[in-house]
Amino acid sequence: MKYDFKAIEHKWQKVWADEKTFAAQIDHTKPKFYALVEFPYPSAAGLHVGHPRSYTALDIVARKKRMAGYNVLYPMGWDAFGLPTENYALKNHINPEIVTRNNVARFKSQLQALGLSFDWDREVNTTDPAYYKWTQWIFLQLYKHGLAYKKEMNVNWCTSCKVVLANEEVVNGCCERCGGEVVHKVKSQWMLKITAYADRLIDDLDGLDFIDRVVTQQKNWIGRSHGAEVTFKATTGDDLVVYTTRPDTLFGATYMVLAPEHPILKDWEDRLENLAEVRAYQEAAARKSDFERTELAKEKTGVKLEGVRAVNPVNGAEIPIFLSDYVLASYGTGAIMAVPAHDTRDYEFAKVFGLPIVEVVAGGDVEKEAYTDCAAGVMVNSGFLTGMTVEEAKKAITQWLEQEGKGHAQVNFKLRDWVFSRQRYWGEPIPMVHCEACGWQPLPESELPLVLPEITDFEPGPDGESPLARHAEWVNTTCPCCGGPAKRETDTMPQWAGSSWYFLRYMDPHCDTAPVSREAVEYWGPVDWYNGGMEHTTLHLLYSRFWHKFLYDIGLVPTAEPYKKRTSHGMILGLNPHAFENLPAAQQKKLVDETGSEKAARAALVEKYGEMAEHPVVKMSKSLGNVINPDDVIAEYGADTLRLYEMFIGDFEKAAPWSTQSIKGCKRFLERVWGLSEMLLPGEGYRPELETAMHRTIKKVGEDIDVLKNNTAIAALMSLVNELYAAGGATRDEFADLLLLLNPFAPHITEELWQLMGGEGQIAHARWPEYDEAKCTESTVEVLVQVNGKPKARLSLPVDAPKEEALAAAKADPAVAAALEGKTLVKEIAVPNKLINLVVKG
Ligand code: ANZ
Ligand code: ZN
Repeated sequence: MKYDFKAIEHKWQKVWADEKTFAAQIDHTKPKFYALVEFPYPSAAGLHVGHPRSYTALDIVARKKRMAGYNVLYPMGWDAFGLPTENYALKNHINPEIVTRNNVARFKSQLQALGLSFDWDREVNTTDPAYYKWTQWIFLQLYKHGLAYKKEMNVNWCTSCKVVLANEEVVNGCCERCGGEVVHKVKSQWMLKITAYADRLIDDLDGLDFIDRVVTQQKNWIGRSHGAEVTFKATTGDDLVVYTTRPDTLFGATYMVLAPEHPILKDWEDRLENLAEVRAYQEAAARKSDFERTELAKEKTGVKLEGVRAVNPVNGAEIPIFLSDYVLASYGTGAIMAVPAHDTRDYEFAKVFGLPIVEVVAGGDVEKEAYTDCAAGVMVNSGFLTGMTVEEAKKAITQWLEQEGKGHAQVNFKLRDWVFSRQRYWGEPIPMVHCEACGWQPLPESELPLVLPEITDFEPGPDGESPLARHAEWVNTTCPCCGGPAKRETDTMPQWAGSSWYFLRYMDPHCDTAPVSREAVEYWGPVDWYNGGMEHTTLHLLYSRFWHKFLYDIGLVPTAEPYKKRTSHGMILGLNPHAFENLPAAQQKKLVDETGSEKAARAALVEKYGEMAEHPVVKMSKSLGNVINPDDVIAEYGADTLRLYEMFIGDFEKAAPWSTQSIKGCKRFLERVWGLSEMLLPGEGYRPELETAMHRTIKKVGEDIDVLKNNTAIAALMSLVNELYAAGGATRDEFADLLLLLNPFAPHITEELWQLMGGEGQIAHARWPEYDEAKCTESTVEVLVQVNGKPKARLSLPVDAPKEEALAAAKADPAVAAALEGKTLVKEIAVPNKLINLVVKG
């Protein structure tokens, strides 16, 4: 019989759906396991081959856990609000709801074609009013607990999307989504006070099983630093407070720098002798992004304030004050004490403006550059701190500042509050109402969901107002407090909102009294294993951990953290058709002939296609025509082969290029498994010669799945299949256990073969095989004995036999002894467990 993967996959996908094979129910008799993958944004492009890498990896974990007796929840849904859909709708004059519905249908059928063991009864969609009712409810709770507030903000404004962006959506001064220019603009925004959770968001990472780089990213983003606030007096009598992580270097502070937006500048207008210059500098700085301003490589600029100076509190020295855009208004106090000898930016600035550089930590050469890596240094030129280590000096100066009332220890965070308003249509309406008399009022919970009205004009207003602002019939309402006329908030929530709690909804998707019932979250929560892309390990994780902590504080969920374990997969890359390596041989040759050398040929490609031509492996992109569509792969090779291949492609956490050659290898492997079903041998149990291989493979595959080493698990299965072929076929028990081990990777073919061999029920419900540790290692190995490199004998020796023992056994072998007869032994080479070579002369 032929391996007809199309018919088999279609058949089993239908059986699983009809019989609800993977539906999860609360069952207190079993341990639970909640496996989660990031739900996709249903884009118009459909599924990408990157999606199945994550989904298949945790599908394998989920399937194995089920077989090992766990009650497994493995759900899927749609993160469907957001700009691309809205932009598509705008361009094509369709309602985003319809666009979303079509995209979801396509994604769903593509996912089902992969044979993933999702519980489709728990599907959620962030754009469904029954879902976003609870997103809005959570917002109201945040508001009621003082964690949502409205603020006039200097916000990031994407000039192309015409939308306010959160800091985290600005990458290198450009819009994360469209790459457009980002400028500053003042707007009144809803903000979430994530900073109130900054300490807990760092400290609680300690108890979690997150991969290291994710922990590092979370910590860096929150950016907790320990230092001091120090008060300098200005010659005007005003206090100027700075934040420094290096109070120990106070004796080396030779000037001060204020952010161009520093509020004290307003008070000093009358005193400043160069006010016009100051104003011009302020205006120029306002046009730059924070990224441009703090870029290290950039030439330092600034203006010295004429008419006002400051006094260093530790030695009474009068020092100049500058404005410079390398100091940000939004961090610390917006003012710094500059220590050019030990800070690179201050050093560069001091060089431009010819300011004194005073060394206070010995060990570097401050004539040449700032000495910054000085944590182990000793203080010099520093009054009572001289002779102390940096660590001692930090303590001593902080104590001194506190005694003198000139400063105190201070902790600072990079993390800012979360800008939660978007001036767009396709998002959750913010359930707030503004009344002239009562101010901002929350909508009563009984009025949730506040449904997005159906409109046809999605274009944002010229000043960036939400399109909803044009719809008076929706905007005008009554005040929930006084009953007078009032207006609804017309901003919507960012896409991050719906994804900040979706993992809770899966536990109880139809609950209509709360986001999730206590019973469900107590049983299923927290998520045992969460996998997703590295691109979401900063913000999405941070936001969802924040919301979860808040829900914990108000008693909705029983744990402070949502996810016990977090892993991330590497991207699947494509071949760059313009790279020299990837050109067909004939074309390579032609190009080399034309240009004179391979080097020149490469240079010509870079000339033609840009620097990218130097990289043989790149992100898949439409413009390069190297995008692989999972539908095509499934049609040609089948879902089982695609799954197997995506797991075999390389180390899970690393990026890997797509290779058509190795996908064919995976298909051949499945064909060999199919072929084994026609080589069943009489007899039960494992044959003695297969015993070690069977036990060892069971152990290896199980352990590898648990640490996402699916590539080596598959390799182990491949060698088991080779051994079975070499042994003339498989007994029923050998074959059954092979199918069980292979099932998480290739669920369709294994269901079919299980059924054909008369296995009980679906293999998805069968028990994961067990191994006996004692039987995992071979007790003897075959060692080849050579004399002068020529094979003479094969000996069966105990594993790891000592060298002397192995040599003695070799020499005792009759054939070897005959070859040694009358010769002088000059060298004995022994490769443990493999080979003995005896070199003789004469
Ligand atoms: C004096 C000093 C001496 C500093 C020295 C560093 C090295 P983190 O770790 O990021 O918290 N700083 C403070 N506020 C700033 C602002 N608003 N804009 C730009 N820079 C600012 O860094 C804190 C350090 O960054 C502070 O410590 C301050 O420079 C600078 F050898 O003070 B330091
Ligand atoms: Zn009112």
